[in-house]
Amino acid sequence: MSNGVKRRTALAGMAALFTGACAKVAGSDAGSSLLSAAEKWHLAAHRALANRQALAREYPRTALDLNFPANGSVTVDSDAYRASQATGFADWRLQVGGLVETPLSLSLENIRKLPQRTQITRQDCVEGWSAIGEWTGPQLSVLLDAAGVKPEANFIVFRCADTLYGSQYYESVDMVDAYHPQTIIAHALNGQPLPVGNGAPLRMRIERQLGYKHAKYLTAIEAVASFDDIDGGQGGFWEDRGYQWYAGI
Ligand SMILES: Nc1nc2c(c(=O)[nH]1)N[C@H]1C(S)=C(S)[C@@H](COP(=O)(O)O)O[C@H]1N2
Ligand SMILES: [Mo]
Repeated sequence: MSNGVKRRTALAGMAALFTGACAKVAGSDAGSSLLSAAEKWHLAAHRALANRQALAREYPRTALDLNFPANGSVTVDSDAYRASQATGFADWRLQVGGLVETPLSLSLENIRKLPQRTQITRQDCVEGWSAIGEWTGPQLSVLLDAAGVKPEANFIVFRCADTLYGSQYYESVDMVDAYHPQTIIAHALNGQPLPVGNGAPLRMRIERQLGYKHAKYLTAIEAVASFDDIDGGQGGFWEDRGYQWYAGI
């Protein structure tokens, strides 16, 4: 499916989100403006979307935290994971499925051969710390375009190998963040293969949102229409426990 269709879907979502605010803006200058309320509404929706597409700040290498902290799950407590780790994750597969034309199953080698993006960004955790790291990997948009996301998909869900307090960790984003240029599937931190503590062998980087959105130990990417029927229905492990689904920074 085309990016144009995805952007229209995203715009429709933004429009729904901003109806209240826009109605107010339009109402406040009623009669005094050359723009119709509908035109203002579109302009406001466009501005909100453009704001969501803005890049997160990127830092120079001198700003790197060479001992990047590990938080939440710091490994996956399973024999399968330990066996995979022992082979350098040679058998790890990332599945791309759900509402796509062509499901994919990718090895680390497949992922390393795609066009890569490297970015130095700051991760902010709700627990009150932040750290700057250099992340490398392909953009999620490349995988989504390769799989062909169907028009009825509204969200991308990230499945993880680890369990925390007895539940599988998972996360999700809308199409604006899924197609954001800094949304990458990282296999390297500070120029080295991703350490186990930071989500080896693959983890998401969702740079415009808080740390808990950046799913570690990534096993699958799923295009879905809604997450009502996934676990607690709130779109993520921490969201099911009361955190905001949209954790924009
Ligand atoms: N699979 C998985 N992903 C996760 C977590 C987790 O526990 N499991 N913790 C989240 C939280 S709260 C933060 S702040 C970051 C921590 O990433 P780091 O360990 O690389 O610092 O990962 C996020 N992604
Ligand atoms: Mo966090």
